Amino acid sequence: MHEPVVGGLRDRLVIDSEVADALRTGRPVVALESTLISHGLPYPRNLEVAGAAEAAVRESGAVPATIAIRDGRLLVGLDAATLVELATARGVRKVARPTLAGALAARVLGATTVSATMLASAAAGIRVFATGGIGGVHPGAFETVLAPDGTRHPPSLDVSVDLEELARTPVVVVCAGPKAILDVAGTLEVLESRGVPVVAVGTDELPGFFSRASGIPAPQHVADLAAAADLVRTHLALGLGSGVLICVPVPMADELPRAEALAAIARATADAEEAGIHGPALTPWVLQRVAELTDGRSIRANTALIINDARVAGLLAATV
Ligand code: PSU
Ligand code: MN
Repeated sequence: MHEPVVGGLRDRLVIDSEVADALRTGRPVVALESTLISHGLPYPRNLEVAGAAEAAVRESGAVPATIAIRDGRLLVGLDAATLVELATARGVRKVARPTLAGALAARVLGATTVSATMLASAAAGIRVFATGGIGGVHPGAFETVLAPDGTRHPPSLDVSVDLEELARTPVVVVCAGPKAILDVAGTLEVLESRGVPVVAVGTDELPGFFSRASGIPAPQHVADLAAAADLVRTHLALGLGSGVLICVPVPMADELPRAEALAAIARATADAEEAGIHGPALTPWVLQRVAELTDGRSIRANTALIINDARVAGLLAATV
């Protein structure tokens, strides 16, 4: 028999005083992840987005808590200097559920992905978390891919641990849809199998991350944020244990036309395969390649959708 874990993750948290105060007094708090700062966007855009996402949460009447790792602790709410470090330092570690203990034990500076941010949020008592797009099923995860040179690549089985976390941690994640570089239909199937509600707000189509459309119907949809809040409250009250994925489309003015996004993603995915990029490096590599191929227009969309998600999450947090 194992001893019960006393404190567990909670013993590793360092909660910023404003965030702690808000949690104590029942004010809304929104968690924000840090991998999109260190690995998802180039400097200085990443730093601008980090600040703008926090500001958007505040404008919605909630307190932002950006999450990262340092000195063996999970920081919940970051100061300006740490945000700058995450945005500029080389070799910031990308930390997810499987690499959490390693990063804490090695006392490195780490950026949290969706899975690690959900874990920290749940431990801190934060119910709502905003990100850009979740990880999911990568193309070729389940099927053999035939490369142009005739090489047969067996199924990679590369499925983001974000999906596992959504299945087992009761935190509401607001995003602009699964990242479009993924097998989106496959991602939805895994989320359904693992019992995760996926809910589009204000549209019956699943938002397509860089673009508003994905061509895939949303598994569930609600008319507005009030209805989304109702669904989320009900889900959390049932105690099913899983999270909820709330999907809101990128603002129209900043979206990447779907055809342009699809072409760039197809090319970037093929380039990644050719360059032999696999594992945790794959998502950042493909996002950066898509940015090059679209002359930075994907970054404009990515920026806008992150800030919009933060704004929506702030509104949702007030009623969840
Ligand atoms: N959303 C973005 N950009 C990103 C990410 C999300 O707009 O870079 C990050 C998130 O931290 C997510 C991670 O958890 O990408 C997924 O990585 P992987 O596919 O290796 O699980
Ligand atoms: Mn992966």
